[in-house]
Formats: sequence, structure tokens, C-alpha cells
Amino acid sequence: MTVELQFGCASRPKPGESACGDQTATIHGPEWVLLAVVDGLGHGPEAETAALAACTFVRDHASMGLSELMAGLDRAIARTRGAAITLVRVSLATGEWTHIAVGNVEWSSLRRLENHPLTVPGVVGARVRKLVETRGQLASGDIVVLYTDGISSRFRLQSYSSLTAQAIADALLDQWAKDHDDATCVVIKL
Ligand SMILES: [Mn+2]
Repeated sequence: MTVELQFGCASRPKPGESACGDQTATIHGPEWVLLAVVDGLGHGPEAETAALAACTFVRDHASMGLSELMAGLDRAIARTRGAAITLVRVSLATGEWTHIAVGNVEWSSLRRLENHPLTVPGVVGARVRKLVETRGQLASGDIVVLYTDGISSRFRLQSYSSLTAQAIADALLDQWAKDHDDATCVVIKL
């Protein structure tokens, strides 16, 4: 069985900035997709440097387990100002997902999931102490949004559920991005 997953991504820097401290990476493996959503601390060029370094590390080490990958990121971006990072790997065969997060990239899902992903407070690059992986299973009709704190959490995903993953990402960015920060959302739809 192969599941019909859709992915969408929308991102923009803080209005008036050209550098973007929010960056994402989408890596297609043999039977999975790995998503990274990275919010470099603050905004501007130094935030962008931290976030791009994190995405490069993720691309270069995409087959690692998520805890190992996050621990590697913590070392790899230690000389930058650091970042909030969420990593999610979804199996294309079964829809099973694994999640790990440090800092305030948020997760929202249309359906109340049996295991809500846990986020550990802290900054990747500043010695993360504890890592927690959460696992779950996507079912047909599920929508998951990963979003940085430049997107308001007041959106109701139900209102967008008939759209494609990319159209949901575009609409959330257009309607819920805050003026004072970089803003990014990634959407997974089954
Ligand atoms: Mn931010």
C-alpha cells in the first residue's frame, strides 16, 4: 500500500526584510518524506544563517533517526544564534509519522490525534537537554499543519479542509501571518 500524501509549504520574511529566519526542508527518501521547519532565533540575516545551516544539516543526514538528527543539529548549529526546529518523518507506505521538536514551531491537526506531539522547550544549538519522539498514524482525511510563531494560532483548520495542501499553506500564510516576524507553514494532507 502506498498512501496519497500531499505536502504544501508557504513562507515569507518579516515585511521589510529580505533575509528570512524561517526555513524549511523537504527530503524525499525511498519510502518516507522528512520535513524540517526551522525558525532561527529572532529575524534578519543571523536568523537566516542559523536556519539555513540547520536545513543543510538535515538534507545531509536525512536518513538518521530523528533523535540522532536533532542531537546532531544541536552540535552543528552551535556557533549560530540557534533555532526552534520541528522534524517530522511520514511513511509513504503506511502514513505513520514520527515527530520531534525543540522550541516553538507548533503542530495543529484537523482531527484530534491519539498522540499529540510533544515539544521540548529550548533552543537547538544551545545544548538541548532532552529529546522526545512522538509517533502516530495519519488516516484518510487528516490534515496536519506545522507553523512558526509568525503565524497566529487562531486559525480554524476546518475552514480550509476542502483545499489542497498547498492551497491551505498559501491561505494560512496570507490570512494569519503576523506583521512583526518571519512566517512559515507546512501542510501535510492525506
Ligand atoms: Mn519566529
